[in-house]
Amino acid sequence: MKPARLIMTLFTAVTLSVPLASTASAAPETDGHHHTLRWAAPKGFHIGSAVAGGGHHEEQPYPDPFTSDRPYRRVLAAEFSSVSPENQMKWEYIHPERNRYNFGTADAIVRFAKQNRQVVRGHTLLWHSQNPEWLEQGKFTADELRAILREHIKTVVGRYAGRIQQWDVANEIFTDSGALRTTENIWIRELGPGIVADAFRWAHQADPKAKLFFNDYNVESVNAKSDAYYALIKDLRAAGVPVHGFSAQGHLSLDYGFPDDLERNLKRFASLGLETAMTEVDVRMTLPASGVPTEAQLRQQADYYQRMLTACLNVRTCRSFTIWGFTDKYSWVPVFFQGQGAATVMWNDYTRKPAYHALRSTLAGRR
Ligand code: 9MR
Repeated sequence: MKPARLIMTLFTAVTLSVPLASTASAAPETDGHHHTLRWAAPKGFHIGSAVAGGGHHEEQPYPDPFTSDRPYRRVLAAEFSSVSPENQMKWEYIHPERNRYNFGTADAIVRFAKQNRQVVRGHTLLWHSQNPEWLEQGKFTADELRAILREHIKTVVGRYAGRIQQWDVANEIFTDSGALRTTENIWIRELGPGIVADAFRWAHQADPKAKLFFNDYNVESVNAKSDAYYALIKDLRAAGVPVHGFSAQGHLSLDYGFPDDLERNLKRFASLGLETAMTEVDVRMTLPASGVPTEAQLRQQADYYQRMLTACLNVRTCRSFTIWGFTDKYSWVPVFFQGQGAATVMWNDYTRKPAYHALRSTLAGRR
């Protein structure tokens, strides 16, 4: 360590040991660890965020957030105890050519997490979307495809073995009506549904410590889709397949009612012996013509966030709650839903919305 850096470190250590009570109220919003979500969280409960980069960000008029935006990185480090690569571990990024992997940004995220004492949720290994062209358009035999998936899982999961807390092994494999995506999902289409069990087995071999999840949206409630997961996971576990978790993404909208049975739904998965998690929480809304949410919308949004968190906190096996980005500046929502937005807990300048405060006080109430 350079001398100047050492002096800074000592200085920081000394200043941090001084009681902060008298100056706390004057601190800027992102200063002081005792003002943050991760500080407020009960022991062993992980509060996470997606790490912005790749995907829709590449079409936007700003540089890659994770690698370029320093204030963004500061908030990410200060507020969260878990991080999920938003796109950077998806096939099209991490495996852009058949015989080439690109681990650069994924490695950087895992390193960042370690430096900031954060766990990582890996996302994702078997999905119908964001696959590279060489894979989707390739003319592979079934045996070749199987070998490709196996090699990918062994390589990616193996590389981060011991450093990923939870892997979304299979993502969004059912439609809303509870049917397997047999046409869209290349793996299921070409190899049959049994490939899903194999993916879990291979991931488990590559990292026996990682908790292996099914992850999906519109499974907050008890409905056809979550029923399909319930039945599938029950069968897989009976057959000894290493499935450890079920997660609901939690992409909600104020245009729809709150899924009141979220807690009950998570509990039924918990009683299968599974870990549960909320993995991609955000609450979008149709914006007024001004583009600025009304006070009433912000209150209702805070209420939705708070109720999702409370449902998770009330389930013994739900120890991980991740929001899909923490600032509107980088949210996927306005890009995908015209006229909607303001879905995250912070404004573009990282100041905090009522939803942020609702999360923090709910966490603090459970310490
Ligand atoms: O937030 C991601 C965005 O940057 C990508 O463009 C998009 C492409 O599908 O994927 C978004 O993340 C999705 C996640 O991987 C799976 N669940 C739904 C998320 C929002 O679309």
